Amino acid sequence: MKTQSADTEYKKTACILCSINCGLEVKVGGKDGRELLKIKGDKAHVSSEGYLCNKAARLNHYQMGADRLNSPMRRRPDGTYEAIDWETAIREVAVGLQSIKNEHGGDKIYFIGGGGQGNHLGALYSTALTRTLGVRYQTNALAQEKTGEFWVAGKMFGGGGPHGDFHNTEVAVFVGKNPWQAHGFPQTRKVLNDIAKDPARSMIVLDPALTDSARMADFHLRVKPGTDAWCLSAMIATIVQENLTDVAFIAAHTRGFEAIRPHFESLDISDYAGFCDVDEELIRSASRRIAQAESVAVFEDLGTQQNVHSTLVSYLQRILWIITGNFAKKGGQNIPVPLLSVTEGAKQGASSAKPGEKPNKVSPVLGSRIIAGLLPCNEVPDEILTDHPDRFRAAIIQSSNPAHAYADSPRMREALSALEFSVVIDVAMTETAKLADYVLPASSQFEKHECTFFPVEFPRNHFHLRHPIVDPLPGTLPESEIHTRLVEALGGISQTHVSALRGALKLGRRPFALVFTALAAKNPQVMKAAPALLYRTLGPTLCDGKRAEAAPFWALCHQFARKKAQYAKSAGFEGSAWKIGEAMFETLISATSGFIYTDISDYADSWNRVGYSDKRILLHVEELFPQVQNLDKTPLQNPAGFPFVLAAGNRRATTANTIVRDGSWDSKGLASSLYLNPDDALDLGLANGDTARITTATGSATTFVEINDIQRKGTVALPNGLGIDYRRESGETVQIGIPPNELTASSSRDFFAGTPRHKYVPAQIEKV
Ligand SMILES: Nc1nc2c(c(=O)[nH]1)N[C@H]1C(S)=C(S)[C@@H](COP(=O)(O)OP(=O)(O)OC[C@H]3O[C@@H](n4cnc5c(=O)[nH]c(N)nc54)[C@H](O)[C@@H]3O)O[C@H]1N2
Ligand SMILES: Nc1nc2c(c(=O)[nH]1)N[C@H]1C(S)=C(S)[C@@H](COP(=O)(O)OP(=O)(O)OC[C@H]3O[C@@H](n4cnc5c(=O)[nH]c(N)nc54)[C@H](O)[C@@H]3O)O[C@H]1N2
Ligand code: SF4
Ligand SMILES: [Mo]
Repeated sequence: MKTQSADTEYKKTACILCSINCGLEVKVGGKDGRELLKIKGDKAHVSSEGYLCNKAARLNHYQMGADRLNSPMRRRPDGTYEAIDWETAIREVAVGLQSIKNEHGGDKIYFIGGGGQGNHLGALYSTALTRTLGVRYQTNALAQEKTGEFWVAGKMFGGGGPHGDFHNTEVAVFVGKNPWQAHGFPQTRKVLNDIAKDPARSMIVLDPALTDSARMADFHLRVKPGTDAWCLSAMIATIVQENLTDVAFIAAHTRGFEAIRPHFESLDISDYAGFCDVDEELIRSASRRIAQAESVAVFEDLGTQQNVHSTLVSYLQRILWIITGNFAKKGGQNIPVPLLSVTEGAKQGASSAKPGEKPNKVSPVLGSRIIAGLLPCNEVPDEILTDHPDRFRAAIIQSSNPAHAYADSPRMREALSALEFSVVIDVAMTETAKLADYVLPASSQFEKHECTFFPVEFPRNHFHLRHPIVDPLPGTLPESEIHTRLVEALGGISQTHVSALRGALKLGRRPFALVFTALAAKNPQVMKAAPALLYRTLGPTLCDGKRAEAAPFWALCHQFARKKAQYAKSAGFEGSAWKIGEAMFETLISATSGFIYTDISDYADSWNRVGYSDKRILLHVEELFPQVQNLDKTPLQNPAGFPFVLAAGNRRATTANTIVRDGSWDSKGLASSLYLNPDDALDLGLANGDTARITTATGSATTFVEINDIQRKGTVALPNGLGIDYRRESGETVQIGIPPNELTASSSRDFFAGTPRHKYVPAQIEKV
C-alpha cells in the first residue's frame, strides 16, 4: 500500500533518541512509503529551532528495523511463538489479566515501563488499563536513575524539582554528566560551545573520565570514581569556611542552615580533597567561581545517580547552589510549570487504585521506599522470586526492555519467566518480549501520534504533539487502540456512557463536559477509563477522527486552564478558563512544530511552586544529613580479585539506549569498545583492538579494547544499550557489543532510593 505522501514531501515530527525530542522535518517514501529517507532539523520548532545532533540522521534504522513485530504473538508451551490475530490476542490477554485479578487481586499485576525517550502518549492510555484492573504498583527506568533526586528535591522544596537554566547561566556545573554526548537540555552542544567561547562564563565538570564535556571545562574535577560526596562536601566547606555564602539569601529563604553549618565549618578540606583525589586548590578555585558568579546552573546525572552515595550527592549538590543563592533567578535553578510532568503522570498511572486514595508508600515484598509512584526497578526480581504472599504474579510491560536494561539480566530473565502471566507491548521482539506469554506489536513513533512530557524549561515551556508521518506497519496498532480495546474487553467502558457522551457531543463540547462530569461523579470507573473513553467519544470528532489519539489532551488542557490560567495567559491564551482550555487544545492539535503554553518573564515566580507554607528551602534533611556527617568513616574498597572500577554503560556518539536495535546504524562499529587507560593497557599487555575479558561478580564477557586518555587509571567503561540480539533481514541473528547488565548486580544499590551502582562495578580485566 502506498501512502498519500509524495516522495518529495517533508513532514514534521521529532527525534526520539533522547529526552530533548528535537523537531524534525523528514522526507518519507521508499519501501511502502514508510521509510524516513532524509532528515533535517525543523527550524520552526519552538524549542530546538533547527538544532540536531549527529544521531537523528539515521532514525530509519529504528523505523525499518528488521525485528519489528507485525502481528500479535502467543507463546507456545515449548517457548516458541505463533502469530495470532488481534481479536484473539485482545480477548486472551484480557482473560489472562482478569484471572490474575480474580485469583490474587489487581495489585499483584506489576506495570513496568510506559514510554521511552519520545513516546509518552502510550503511558496516558495505559493508565486506563491499569486503573481498570486495580493495578497499584509500577516501575520504570526513572527508578534506576532519578528517584533519589526526585525525593531530595521534593523534601528540600516541598514540591516540584528545580532545573538549571543553562542557556543563561554564568557557571554551568555538570556532576556525573556528559552533556556533549548525552544532551539533557535544548540545543545542548550549541549552549556548551557558547559557554566555552565566552570568557565571562565557566564550566565545571565532576567526572573521573576526560569526556568531551570535560575537555571543554574550565575546571575538571577528575574525582576518583564513587567519591563525589567527598568532593562536593569539600566544595561546600570551602564556601562556608571562606565566608562566601549568600548570607541574605540563606536568612530570607532557607531553613536549617545552622544545623548543617558546623559540620562544614570544621570539615578538613585537604583531607576530603585527598580522599576524592582532586587537587585541593582546584576544589577551592572551582568553589570560589561558583560563589562569585551571578548565576549557577547544576545538572547531576548517571555518573553519580548510578553510583555510591547516589541520593547523598543529590542532596549535597543542592546545598552547594542553595547556599550561594542560585534559586528563582535567571541562569540559576527554577521550578517549571508542566502541562503534565513525568512524575505526576507516574503517580496517576498506578499506586492509587481509586481516585483520591492514598498511594502506597513501600513495595509489597521488600518494603522498599516508593518514590514518585515508582518501585526501585532494580528490585523487580526480588518482588517476584519469593514465596511471599504479596509477590507479583503478572506483569504488563510497555516500551521498556527490563531483561536488558535493568540490573542483573540473568536474574531478571528468571523473574520474568516465573510470572504466571505477562504481556509485552513493544515495536520489536526484544529480550524482554522473548520471555512474555503475549507480545502486542505497537506502531512505531512515526506511525502514530506521540509526544514527550520531559521538557522542563523555565520561564518558557513548550509541548509538541507529533502527528503520524507514515502509515502504520500492517499488523500493528497504536497504544491508544491497544489499551482501549483491552479496557473494553474487561468491561471498563459502558456503552450507555458512550452513547450519552456522543449524544451530548452533538450539542457541543460544553454539554459534553457537563455530561462527562455528571457520569464521573456517579461512577468511579468513568475517571479510571477516562483516556480510553475520551478517545472513543471525543476522538472521532477531532479532524474527522484523524486526531482521535489527542482526545485525552482535551481534559489535560482544561485542567491546566482551570488551575494555571495565569501561565496560559502569559503565553497568549485569553478569556475564561473554558475559552483558554479550548484554545490550548486546538493549538496543541494543530501545532506541528510544538507550541508555547507558558511564557512568564518573572523568575521569582519559581517561589510559587515551593511547597512549604513559609516558602523556605529546607537545608537540613534529617534522613540524609547523618550520612553526610559520617562520610569519612566509610572508605571504598573493591572486593579481592576485582581491582578495576567498571562504568557499565556510558553514553557515546552512536548509542541511544535500546531504541535502535540494528547495530549497523553505528556505521563505523566503534561504539562497542571497552575504554581503557594507557597505563592499565601496558600492565595488562593489551594493545588497541585486542580482545579483553571483563569479569564481575555477576558475569563475564568479551569485547575489543580502545586505549585512550578518557579513562582514569584503574577505571574502564562500556557503552550502554549494546549487546542486543538483532535478527537481520537475512534471518541471521547478530549481537554487537556487550549487554552491560549481564555484568551488574541488583544487590549493589543506594541505601535510600534503591538505585543501582552501574557506574561502580568492581571488575577484573584480562587479555584473551
Ligand atoms: N548518545 C546517547 N545519549 C543519551 C542516551 C543514550 O543512550 N545515548 N541516553 C539518554 C538517557 S536515558 C540518559 S539517563 C542520559 C544520561 O546521561 P549521562 O548521565 O550524561 O550519561 P553517562 O555517559 O551514562 O554518564 C555520565 C558520566 O558519568 C561519569 N562517571 C562515571 N563514574 C563517575 C563517578 O564516580 N563520578 C562522576 N562524577 N562521574 C562518573 C562517566 O564517566 C560519564 O561521563 O543520556 C541520555 N542521552
Ligand atoms: N548497566 C546500565 N543499565 C542501564 C543504564 C546504564 O547506564 N547502565 N541506563 C539506564 C537508563 S538511564 C535508562 S533510561 C534505561 C532505558 O531502558 P528502557 O527503559 O528499557 O528503555 P529503552 O532502552 O529506551 O527501550 C525502550 C523500548 O521501547 C521500545 N519502543 C520503541 N518505540 C516504541 C513505541 O512506540 N511503542 C512501544 N510500546 N515500544 C516502543 C523499544 O523497542 C525498546 O524495547 O536503561 C538503563 N539501563
Ligand atoms: S538524539 Fe540528538 S537530535 Fe535526537 S533529540 Fe537528542 S539531541 Fe536532538
Ligand atoms: Mo535514562
